[in-house]
Amino acid sequence: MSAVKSNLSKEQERMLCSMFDRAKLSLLFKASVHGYSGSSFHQKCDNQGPTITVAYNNSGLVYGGYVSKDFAQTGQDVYDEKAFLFSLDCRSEDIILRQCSFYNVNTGPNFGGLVFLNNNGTQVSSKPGTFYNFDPALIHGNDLNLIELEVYREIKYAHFSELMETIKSWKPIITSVSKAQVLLVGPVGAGKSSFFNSLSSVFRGHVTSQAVTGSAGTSVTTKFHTYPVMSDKSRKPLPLILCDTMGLEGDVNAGLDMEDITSILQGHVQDRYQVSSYH
Ligand SMILES: Nc1nc2c(ncn2[C@@H]2O[C@H](COP(=O)(O)OP(=O)(O)OP(=O)(O)O)[C@@H](O)[C@H]2O)c(=O)[nH]1
Ligand SMILES: [Mg+2]
Repeated sequence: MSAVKSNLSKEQERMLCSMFDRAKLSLLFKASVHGYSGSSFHQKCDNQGPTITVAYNNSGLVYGGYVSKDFAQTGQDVYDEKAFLFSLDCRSEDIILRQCSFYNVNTGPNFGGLVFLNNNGTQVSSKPGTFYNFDPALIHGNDLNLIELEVYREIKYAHFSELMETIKSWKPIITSVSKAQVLLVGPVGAGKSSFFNSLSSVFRGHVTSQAVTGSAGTSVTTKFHTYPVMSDKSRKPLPLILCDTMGLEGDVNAGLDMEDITSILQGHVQDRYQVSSYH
């Protein structure tokens, strides 16, 4: 089946994402594809963590609700202090009502005052005052028919520079060892050499392709290779050395074998050593 596509424009997606801290959206459910029913919604969206429900109506309004806790059909109403309703046509200070909560029941997304897929159809039940106090004209333009309903999972971005700093400042527990050596082992074409190139590019701040990569019937890497990873312009090495190996091949006499791996782990194999099958 082809990938299910979002109805959000780039600008609408940007507006939604700006409501969260470093978030990205991943489409879980689309009513026109999966069905306008509570059960199809729960099949796709239960136990997915924070989600955002996005409704579209003929008035051209895009509105919905965010919950930071799981939909799980527990039968309970959930207090969620991060939950809110929104409408993209309103300025953010007007639309984020930041009250609680949602009903964890087997209906469509149920925010108390707003229930989507009501009676397993394209209708929305709108009762301001239940959990949320909102102006129906502002939220959905008093148009309670859905032309689409989508539910997205919120994906949090790890803070990239923080992750890089953690790696840069990492030190092995044993003080006599200054660097960790990471052995890259895997089948031919798994992406071992590319992994080193990617890591190196990220830390240097520009694209580098020091290790030869590519696709062939047998391993493109033909030598054991140890690569220090340099950090940015200062060319300061990271506390990591990546050890790239030839790919594992099906034929017992080809590629890297278990004896070679044992020798590498014991520290008996030097940089640029060519294993026997490549002589
Ligand atoms: N789509 C995709 N292709 C990748 C990825 N990583 C590597 N490749 C491609 O896969 C092919 C093999 O990548 P290499 O990095 O040479 O793989 P390798 O594990 O070093 O292979 P050998 O040295 O032959 O054992 C290349 O054409 C890469 O461009 C990836 O994450 N995604
Ligand atoms: Mg390789």
